Amino acid sequence: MSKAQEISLPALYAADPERADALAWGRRGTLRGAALASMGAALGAAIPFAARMPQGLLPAALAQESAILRMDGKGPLLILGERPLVAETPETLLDEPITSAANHFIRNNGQIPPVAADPQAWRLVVDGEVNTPLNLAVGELARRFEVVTRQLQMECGGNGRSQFTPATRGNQWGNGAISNAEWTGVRLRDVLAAAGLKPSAVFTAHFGADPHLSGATDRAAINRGMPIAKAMDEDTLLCFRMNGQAIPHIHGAPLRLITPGWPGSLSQKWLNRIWLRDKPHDGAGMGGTSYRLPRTPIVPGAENNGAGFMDMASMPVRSILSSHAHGARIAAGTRALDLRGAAWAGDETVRAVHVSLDFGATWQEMAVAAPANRHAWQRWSGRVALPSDGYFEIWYRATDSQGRMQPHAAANWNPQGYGANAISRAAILVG
Ligand SMILES: Nc1nc2c(c(=O)[nH]1)N[C@H]1C(S)=C(S)[C@@H](COP(=O)(O)O)O[C@H]1N2
Ligand SMILES: [Mo]
Repeated sequence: MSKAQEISLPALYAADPERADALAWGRRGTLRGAALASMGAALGAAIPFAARMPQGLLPAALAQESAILRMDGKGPLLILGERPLVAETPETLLDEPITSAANHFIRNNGQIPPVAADPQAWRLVVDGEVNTPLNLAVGELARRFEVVTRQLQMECGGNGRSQFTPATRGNQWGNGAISNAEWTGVRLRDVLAAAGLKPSAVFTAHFGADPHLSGATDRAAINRGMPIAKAMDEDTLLCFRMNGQAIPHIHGAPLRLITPGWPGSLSQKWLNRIWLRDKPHDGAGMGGTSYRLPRTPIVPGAENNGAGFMDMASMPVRSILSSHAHGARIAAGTRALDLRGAAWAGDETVRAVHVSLDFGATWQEMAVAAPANRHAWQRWSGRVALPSDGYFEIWYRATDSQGRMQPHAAANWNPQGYGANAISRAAILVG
């Protein structure tokens, strides 16, 4: 490890404002290069709450550039990677209480498998530590087990990764690797009960039909697993419908697991096998630094092989603002904003959402609706007053049912950048 030189944040702002802002606020959405140089001109507006701006804080950017996805059946998502295909949903497209298939983010680790000729005949094998291994067609699943429909949040373990400094490897997600679709399927626990779990069954392992990115046939794109207790949760579903329709191919048809509230990587797409194991699973995406967090904080940027880390389980509390885009321009003279968004907290619920327009000096509580069902996200809304025209930042922050708030900066840095859930800032220009 190199010996870092210590410098105060105000001193760094004076010397290298871009880096200082990245350190304080994360890299995404801040002004850069020429944009930074011409910030005053670009804003062209007074900052009414300037007196409350933390010393040295740079305004959040008013615009972002990203390649826009163009794909049949999909909305204008932001492309984060083409091979494998990964695309994020802008927060304003998450204004729908139930996430449409079009606006559902995409996260592939491998290639996209061929479309199944007969979806009803797609087979699922359940084997390993069970009394009666099963080999069931999708059509049989629906006939043999109770079919349930639930709104379930599904969030990538790396959501928010772009907030980490120093940057970590992996897709640089903003807040948009989240969805709250209505899923229909059967409970995994009912299927496991039919197979008969042996007392030795302590972990699952999930397999899908997608080839490894390299095309190698002896390697899995991803195959993760979870402790039995989460597999037995009544909301962990084997799904064959999304929002009342067949699941779109890109989202895992004909059969996918939905493991709400835990890293999205446990929601295996194109699911064809669940293997019950007598020890924690060790497949692709398990162990080391994969979907694992330090038990005690490590030095940001330090090399670490993940020994002693623990698997991510329930995702941390986070909120989105869906009524106003970061960078929105609003008519001169507007004196109030009706804000809306969503918030969620893994297996927990959200107790409160607060908004600040004056750089965190004061916070106003928003109304937070109850979830449609357990593991659904919660919508929030509220009106805030604007004292004048000018440049404002809407800071939004949720608190979970245990009283844990989104932190001011991404905490618990880890090599692959999981669990960053810092408060977000949306810049708006009035007038
Ligand atoms: N078979 C398979 N399942 C998978 C993946 C994958 O690459 N292959 N990606 C996982 C990850 S990391 C996430 S976040 C979610 C994303 O689901 P989506 O593409 O429907 O948004 O699927 C999970 N299930
Ligand atoms: Mo993910």
